[in-house]
Amino acid sequence: MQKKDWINTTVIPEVAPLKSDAHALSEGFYRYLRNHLGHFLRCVPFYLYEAMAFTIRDRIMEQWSHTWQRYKQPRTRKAYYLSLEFLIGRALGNNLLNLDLEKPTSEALKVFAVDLEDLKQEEPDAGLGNGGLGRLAACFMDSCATLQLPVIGYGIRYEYGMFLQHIENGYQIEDPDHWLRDGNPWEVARAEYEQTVHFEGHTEHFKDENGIESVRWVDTNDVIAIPHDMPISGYQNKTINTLRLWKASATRAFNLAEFNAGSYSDAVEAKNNAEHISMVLYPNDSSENGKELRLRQQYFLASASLKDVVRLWEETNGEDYTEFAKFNVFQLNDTHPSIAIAELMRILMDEKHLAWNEAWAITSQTMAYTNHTLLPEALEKWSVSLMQRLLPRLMEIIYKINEMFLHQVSLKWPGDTARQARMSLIEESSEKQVRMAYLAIVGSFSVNGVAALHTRLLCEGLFKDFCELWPHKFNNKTNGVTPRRWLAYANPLLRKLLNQTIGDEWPADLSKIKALRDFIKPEHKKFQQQWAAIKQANKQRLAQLVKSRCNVDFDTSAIFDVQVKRIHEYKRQLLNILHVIHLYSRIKRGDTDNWTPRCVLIGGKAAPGYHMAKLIIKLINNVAEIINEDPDVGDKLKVAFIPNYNVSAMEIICPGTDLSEQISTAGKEASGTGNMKFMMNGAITIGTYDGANIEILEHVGEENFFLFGLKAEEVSAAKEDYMPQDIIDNDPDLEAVMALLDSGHFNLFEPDIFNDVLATLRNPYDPWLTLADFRSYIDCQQRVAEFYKDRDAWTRMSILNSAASGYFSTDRTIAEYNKDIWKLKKLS
Ligand code: 26Q
Repeated sequence: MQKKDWINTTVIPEVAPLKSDAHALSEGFYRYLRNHLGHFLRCVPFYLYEAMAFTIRDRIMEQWSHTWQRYKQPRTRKAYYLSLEFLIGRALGNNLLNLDLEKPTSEALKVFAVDLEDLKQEEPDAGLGNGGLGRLAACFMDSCATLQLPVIGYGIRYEYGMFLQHIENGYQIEDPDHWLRDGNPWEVARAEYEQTVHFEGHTEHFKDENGIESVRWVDTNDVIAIPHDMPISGYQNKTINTLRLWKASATRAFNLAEFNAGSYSDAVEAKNNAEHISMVLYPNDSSENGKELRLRQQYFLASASLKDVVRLWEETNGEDYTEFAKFNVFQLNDTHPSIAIAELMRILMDEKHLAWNEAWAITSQTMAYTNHTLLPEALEKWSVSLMQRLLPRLMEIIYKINEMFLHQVSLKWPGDTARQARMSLIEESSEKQVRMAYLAIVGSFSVNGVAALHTRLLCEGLFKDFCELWPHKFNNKTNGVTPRRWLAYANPLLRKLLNQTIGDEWPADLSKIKALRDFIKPEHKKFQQQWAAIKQANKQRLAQLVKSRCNVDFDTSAIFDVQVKRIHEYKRQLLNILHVIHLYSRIKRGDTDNWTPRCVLIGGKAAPGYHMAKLIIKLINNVAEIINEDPDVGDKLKVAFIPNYNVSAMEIICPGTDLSEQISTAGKEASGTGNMKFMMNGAITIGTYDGANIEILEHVGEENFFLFGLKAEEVSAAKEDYMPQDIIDNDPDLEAVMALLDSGHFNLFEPDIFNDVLATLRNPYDPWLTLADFRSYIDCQQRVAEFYKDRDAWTRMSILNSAASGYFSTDRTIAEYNKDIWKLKKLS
């Protein structure tokens, strides 16, 4: 595309806005199906979905261009959310809700005897994320649009999203997720705004015509970044924000040279190499160290996005950067895009000819960093040698940043060389490494954790030295979830009841939901019955899903006990399964007086290279098979592992859950956000004193939360003399559970396969202290079972959980980011 051929359209004809009644929508739908897609009503259902998506997109477009024009006005401060992951899920249903088009759309389809619900299922999930961090980015985008804040999301348009999981013989099998195979009706490619990203080559230091020391980065291999924009609709407010996703493509120049040299296959190979950058999302939710392609992805995102912002800036301000920091702020979603700090320095110095101090003042007042982990092993590091080869100019800049920084440290703590070594951006190991979190802290004006405990522990632990140096930089922003997708959309029955009971303002102002508290009084018996009936209907819907995906029968009168999240040892799915085995053992012993029937659902993906996580999946499946087949067990206990847990599955799962399992080792889960989705939908949490669980407990009151286990400080202390075998020997229930596992009861024809699991449980150095919390967990589950028998009391507790969930809306989270960090003006 030739950028020089811009044409100004000066005459804009009067165009009436599109109508959005059922008739207009059915016309639009039919035109798309027939004239655009070339199909008639006898066609595969995907085309019906596509035609409706285009019809809705037309309505979005009008508002989108208006929002975009507004954001482009001079002196409009904007924020940019830089993230390697945006776990969006499906868009159609969410857009219909936000545009208030659900009713006319479903009516429009009735004319064709098509059911809107069926058609929604045709949309593949946009699974451009691993888990919490990616989904948080998606919820944030939703809240920014709803709060009418000028925030642009920048990410990568992965051709393949998070792998699809299926189970074979109890084991996880990964299948590629080619979500773009049939096209994506929601995206708009904007080839005219492509950017060039440099890699490799070398640097040349020289004096420019004014005798000023300058640097050129030359002989680079370049990749083109092509933006693909996705609309992010605000809730019934005519605001459409933008998520700009970059696709990698080979440069024409590079290809041409190869073609002219007659080397067709080399040219195609170069094209392939370039396009690999945006080919696939890395499926690890803790850092997989050292993969060159991952560093390429990070720099590709950072460089293309910064250049795009610089282009927008120069459209109105020319090359004057004095006020750049006043009007722009970047939020770095973990360290993944933190190379942006060095890249902004490079652009300002090498391309815009600012001096170091000017460039540093701008950069360090423009960048803000969010940390999402407490696990020291998950902190990103990149080897200096890889950086020098791939990004030679950026490595020089990082060294210089470090030099200036360590000088500052030495002034504050003279002679404390140990501290200098500890705080250095470069780890002086045998293979030198760049500590990306330290780069992010040094280069940012704000550093935040994602829950109160997490932020406190960061300052006491991982980032202690930095908190002492710059206490003012550190702040907390407790996570949230969007109540539009996770309550209004996922739970339409409850939405209706809420609207009737507390009015319809809660989706845009979840603090209103506290009005529910009143409805636990005896005079609101009818409301409580309706609440219980809705939970029952949602359990029915979940039971159908479990039947179709797992072929397990869940009886809706049982307690629905659910743990869905990435499979990780610190999240302790093992503790959950030990409890399941304990219940099974009680049933087999006949210890079933006053039994509360229970259906346990577990789901989540394991990183493909994480052996223990994959073995845990196999164990869950084997245990489920034995229990579900056993006639002695019957309906007392059912266990299912739901394959391919994703955003769309959670939309069915969280409204149908009674008990939300949030059982991480205290001090390990930064926040958790699934816990909030469950709470909003009236599930009760069984959880440790960890992450945002603590704040959930504080909001709902401890009498409405099932708390168990060691606290973070106690975990550290318990590690000193943790002796799991002693714990087993002193607890007959645990002894019985371990005996079943040891005997191979769940792997009779697969000898020894669970030995590694058994060894970690018995390991005195088990970092997750699973057995230390066994007794407390089992006892707590017993209290849950007792309590569930009083269904009216349970319903009141359920209501109180929803009523206390107002704080956990991302609208509150984003309002705090804006007040403390972004300082944007709301625009309408
Ligand atoms: C890094 C380098 C190379 C490859 C992969 C990665 C990588 C990718 C994803 C590292 C980490 C992640 C994701 C982390 C994550 O999801 N963390 C979760 O973030 C949530 C939102 O703040 C919290 O609620 C969770 O507690 C936290 O675990």
